[in-house]
Amino acid sequence: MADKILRGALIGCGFFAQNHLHAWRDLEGVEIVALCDADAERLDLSGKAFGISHLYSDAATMLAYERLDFVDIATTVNSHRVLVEMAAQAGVGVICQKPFAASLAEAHAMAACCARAGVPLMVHENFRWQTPILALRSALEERVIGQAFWGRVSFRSAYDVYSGQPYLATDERFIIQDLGIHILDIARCLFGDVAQLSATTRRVNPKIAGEDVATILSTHRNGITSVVDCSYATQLAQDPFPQTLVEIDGAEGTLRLLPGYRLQIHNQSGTTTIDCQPPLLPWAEYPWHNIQGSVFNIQQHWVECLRQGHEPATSGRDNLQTLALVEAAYQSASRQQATIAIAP
Ligand code: NAD
Ligand code: 89V
Repeated sequence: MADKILRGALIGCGFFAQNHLHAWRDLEGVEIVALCDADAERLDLSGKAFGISHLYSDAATMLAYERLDFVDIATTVNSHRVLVEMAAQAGVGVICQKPFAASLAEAHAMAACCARAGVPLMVHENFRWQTPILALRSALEERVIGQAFWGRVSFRSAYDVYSGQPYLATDERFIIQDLGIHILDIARCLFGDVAQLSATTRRVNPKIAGEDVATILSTHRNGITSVVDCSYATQLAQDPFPQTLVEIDGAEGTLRLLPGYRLQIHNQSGTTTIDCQPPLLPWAEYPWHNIQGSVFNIQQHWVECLRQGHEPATSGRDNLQTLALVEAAYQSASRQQATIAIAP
């Protein structure tokens, strides 16, 4: 794998897959040689837009005919298990969009199937690859605020996500499973794995099926306390979508990721503000450019991992811990905010 051009195929040519395809096209040393979608119109549109002529309506046929190093699964959650296991059995590496699985038990089975087949598996959990989150991670690693003891990771907006992703309005589980999963993953990546949590949820928008507000209080294994709060019912004077805002208190100072991608560092040396504006890739558009940049970053990471035989940061194994938090948050919310222990 060291030098050759990696051959990938993308399954699911919908709303978000367009970002994957743009990023793959920009990356060196990798080519998407085939596309698959059950919807003929979407398949055809993506094939034309990205100049890919090997088009399939079904993944089994594609895996039988194409010589691939990996598949990139960008379908919605209910199809993930079949597709992940099919790819593993065909002996090709797997990238799978979040949420990896509809339940933790299913996720364990899928990760085990890839491990048995000896194929690398990465969950496309891109939020921790956003430019401002990478800057926060560096600041923590450099210990500019000493030992962190408390954090808040917050995503509050009233942006209309339903028009781009209509299933979000009808799914029984909404904000924790779709968005909270990203914010919990950021909390894990900043503060480490979680020992226990409790959560509340509510639905403010009467036109949707699931919850659109969630607040999750966690104790991390290293003793850090964090609050993850998400809302799609918060009408602000300036909607920050899709920015994640972060507050971290440390023994020697504070970090604040503020609206406008500004990272404020306050410590004994004074107060400085760093501009963490993500790059605007040629195909990106406001306000999505931060997420689009993170798609490029995670896919670049996959290429590096595949070439060097390293486990991706958001491997299937790693993502089981994030999914455990999602399940625990729903469990806690359904049991009057009971504290739920997370298995190591
Ligand atoms: P979508 O419905 O727009 O697209 C999914 C596509 O997959 C459709 O075109 C559908 O025909 C196709 N498909 C479904 N099952 C298939 C199968 N078995 N074989 C072939 N094609 C199949 O969905 P979307 O909004 O693009 O979301 C896709 C996934 O991406 C979801 O899991 C969502 O949570 C995730 N997502 C992630 C981010 C992020 O920042 N990481 C952002 C948006 C969406
Ligand atoms: O990740 C997602 O599926 C998206 C968004 C980034 C908007 O939350 O719903």
